[in-house]
Amino acid sequence: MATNRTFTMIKPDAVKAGNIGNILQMITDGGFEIKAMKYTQLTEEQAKEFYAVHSERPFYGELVEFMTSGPIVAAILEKENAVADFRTLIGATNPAEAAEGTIRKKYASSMGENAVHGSDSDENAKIEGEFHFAADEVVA
Ligand code: RTP
Ligand code: MG
Repeated sequence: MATNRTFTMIKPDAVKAGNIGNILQMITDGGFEIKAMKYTQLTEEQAKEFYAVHSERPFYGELVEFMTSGPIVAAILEKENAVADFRTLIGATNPAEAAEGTIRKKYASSMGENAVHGSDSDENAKIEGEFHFAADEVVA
């Protein structure tokens, strides 16, 4: 069943570049309501667990190193059709292939350092949201 929620992170590259405000503006302009949000830095253990599905991929080490390299903003977002619509808003993984007007087209610099994360399924949105937020940190 669609939960109408997705999970996002503004990644360390976008935080360092001073784009938290710009990206949150695009998210709210896109019709997403913020249900939970925090500014935090992932430990190596947390990043490894969050990206465990990619543990066999050649870029895993680089990805964990990048995701722990500085603070991030983690958030749970709500909108009808949230998972798919959010992936449309962020654009392709590789910013060179991202559509005009997408967050990654505007703010990502490379395939690895691509500004934002968006869940890829309702199931993962729930798992990822619960990974970062306790139930009482999510507004009703
Ligand atoms: P995300 O999970 O961050 O929303 O990105 P995605 O679904 O578009 O891409 P995914 O395949 O899940 O990959 C997760 C993240 O790993 C990094 N990556 N680097 N160097 C590379 O070839 C490579 N491929 C993927 C990116 O940071 C990507 O967002
Ligand atoms: Mg992904």
